[in-house]
Amino acid sequence: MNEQRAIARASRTSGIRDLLRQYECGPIQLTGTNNALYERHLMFDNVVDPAVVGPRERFEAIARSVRDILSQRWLHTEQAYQNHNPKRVYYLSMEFLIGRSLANTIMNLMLDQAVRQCVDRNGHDWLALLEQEPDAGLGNGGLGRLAACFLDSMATMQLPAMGYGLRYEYGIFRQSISDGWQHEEADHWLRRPDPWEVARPQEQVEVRLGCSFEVRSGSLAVIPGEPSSLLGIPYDRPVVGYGGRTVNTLRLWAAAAPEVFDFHAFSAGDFVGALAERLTAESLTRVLYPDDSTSRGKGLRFVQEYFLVACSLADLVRRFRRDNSDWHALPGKIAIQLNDTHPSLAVAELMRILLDEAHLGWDEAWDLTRQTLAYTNHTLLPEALEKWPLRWFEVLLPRHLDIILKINHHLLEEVRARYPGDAGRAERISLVEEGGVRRIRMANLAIVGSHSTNGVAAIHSKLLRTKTVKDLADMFPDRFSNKTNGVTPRRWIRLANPALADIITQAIGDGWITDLAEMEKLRPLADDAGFREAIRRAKRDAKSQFADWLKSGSGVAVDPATIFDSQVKRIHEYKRQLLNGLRVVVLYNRLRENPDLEIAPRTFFFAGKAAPAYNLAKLIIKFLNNLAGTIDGDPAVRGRLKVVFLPEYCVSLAERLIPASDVSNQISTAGYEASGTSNMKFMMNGALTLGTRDGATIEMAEAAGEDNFFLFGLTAEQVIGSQGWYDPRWHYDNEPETRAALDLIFSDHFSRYEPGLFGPLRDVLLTHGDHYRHLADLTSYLDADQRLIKLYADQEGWARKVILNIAASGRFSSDRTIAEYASEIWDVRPCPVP
Ligand code: 26Q
Repeated sequence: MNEQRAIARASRTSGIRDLLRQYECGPIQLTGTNNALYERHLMFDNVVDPAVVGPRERFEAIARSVRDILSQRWLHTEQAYQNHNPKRVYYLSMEFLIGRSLANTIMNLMLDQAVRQCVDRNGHDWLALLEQEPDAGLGNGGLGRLAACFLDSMATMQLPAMGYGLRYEYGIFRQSISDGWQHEEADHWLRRPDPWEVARPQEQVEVRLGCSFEVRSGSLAVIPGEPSSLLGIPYDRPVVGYGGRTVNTLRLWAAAAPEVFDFHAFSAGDFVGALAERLTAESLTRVLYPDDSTSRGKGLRFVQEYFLVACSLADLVRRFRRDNSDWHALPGKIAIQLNDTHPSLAVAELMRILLDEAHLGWDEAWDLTRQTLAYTNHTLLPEALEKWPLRWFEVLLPRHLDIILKINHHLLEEVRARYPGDAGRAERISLVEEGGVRRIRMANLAIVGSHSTNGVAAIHSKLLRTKTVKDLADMFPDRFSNKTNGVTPRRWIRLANPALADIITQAIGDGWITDLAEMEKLRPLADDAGFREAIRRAKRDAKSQFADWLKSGSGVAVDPATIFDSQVKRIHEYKRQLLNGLRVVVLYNRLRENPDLEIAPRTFFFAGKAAPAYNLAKLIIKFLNNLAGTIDGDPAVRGRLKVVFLPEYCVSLAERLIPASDVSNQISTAGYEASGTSNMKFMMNGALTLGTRDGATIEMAEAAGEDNFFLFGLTAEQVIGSQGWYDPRWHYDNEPETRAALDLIFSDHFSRYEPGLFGPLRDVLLTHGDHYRHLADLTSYLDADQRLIKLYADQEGWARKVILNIAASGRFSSDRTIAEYASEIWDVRPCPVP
């Protein structure tokens, strides 16, 4: 009774009555009384006097209080799934690029008002407190962030879903820039206790391997023929859906050595050796591999991939067996989505379980495996398609190799029956790539061993079908489909850009938060001068906020009155940060030549990491930094052009920069960017796009109308068609601005004290054929840029297009994407938690 009164009292002050009832955990008071959750955590977790604690302890205590509030819902969610036994989705991914969780979780629980009030009342600095949480950087970029957006959507849509990944102790490396060069530092994000994770050692699983490992002079050596096993310890993280009804789980596996102590080694006096074995096992999940678009020579990565698959399948099969007695129910109860080929060993592992543990016949096992698995492709770059040496399977996974070779035998029989005499086709379709080193083609395995293969944007799915894996698509046309990516509007609008979110809500209500198609209702408001002014004000404020943050954190001053023009993503030749750099050099040359030229003042932001072994990408970073330095030091352009390379691009930086950007650069060579997802985040946050006809940018322009987009450059067909005759030299010889820009770079204007530094860029652009068509697209990029600048001068016209873009962004919510996966691939339905 007392409790009920307390809830009623809390709800009167905070207006969150219904929600508090849901939590069913008594009076919610984060702070303010002696035994409030927050003080209890400070006192009993950290044993510190609340009067003298620092911000880190405060963050931990608040996060743990929030976790207390969601715990009961978390348990109820799993109970509802057990009671209803619905078909479940398992999303297997080597990456989940989560970022920070505190503010997002509070928002999804709809506790933001209440918590803010409490924190303010206590005089704490809320933003400083949020900064205490490290980004969970368990991913490289788009693929990992997509997985995180999907988890948010699945929980919000009340789908019975779970993510499976690895608990890397070190996430994506931290980038610092010194003297313009990228340096990498270890990201020890788990140095301090993570308040979100719950270790569940009682649910550990055992993973058997065909060989053993030892540490020899600091590196990992394989001992063939000596089977061993590892333990997978699950660490669960809550995934709160918007509204706080469903709380799903992201289960991350950490590797450990089995508890059996090596008495032999111990009695032989090798106590240290026996413990070293434990260290060896634990090192498996120590670090996330940076993506350098080639899998060659990464034995540890191969073991990581198997470890993820073995742990996750053992776990989900155990859950399935608990609730179902008949193996044939498997595809009716479970859908497993493979995020790229990284977990595609699941094909062989599920077959092994069904053959060796369930004792089913081959045909039955094969049918169940295929009906359960589905595969998403994220790249067309041939060098990025995973192929693992057959020898590694022999040593580590001999049973899986048997199974894969038998699958291949059946596959090739079918190919020969359908295409008699076509040896070339059989060779291309085969799961085994012959040659000096025989390799297993993981994409072929994933396509053959699943019922669904999808690309992540219309153009990507089409190129996948018609070029990259054409023979397989000819053979199994019904398995292929498109699922254009999306991003969660909760994190990427409501959390990252609250001012814009409020303006939208005032105009059309808050339905857009869970149904982004409602953004359409903004369309007529493009003609409303008051609304245009509100949108402009939100952008101005976001720019000022960003400028203040940048100045206070790094001392770099940018002028919010300039156009903020951004390109933020991994550094890769195909993404063409170099093309953007060339654009800046041309604009710089125009001002040098004609100092009185009237131009709209601009600030160009770059951010992104280069894979540590990708030397050319690192040189591009150095080039952009030198460009920034030279332009800064040139009085002729001061106040009109500025280039800023922001170090350590991560989810949190994206959340700050994207709302503050006027212009989004999406300028990959057409046909190379599978989809892109930052393109969508910029669009919903009111930036206009300068882009090529690539990935999902094509669909975004279609949705907004090409008039409201700044498209330029060769189409994918033209890029393909120009193979054989494209000559970058032609552009150098015939385009004065192109030539002047390149001459300036290669005259060491940007490398005065490092002569010849950018020679490799010359080689790439002029000597080695400019594979990514930088020079072919430079002039049309500049034309599009000019059109955009002209529009910017007309602030009303600009705001109109911004509104039409936001209004058309509804299709790019990850809720829409997940709805398509759910109905067209998984056949799963919501399972509401009472
Ligand atoms: C593979 C083997 C060994 C080590 C690392 C890797 C590896 C790791 C990460 C290979 C690739 C990745 C990541 C790829 C990625 O992020 N792709 C992007 O996926 C997005 C989501 O679909 C798309 O929007 C982007 O277009 C695509 O580039």
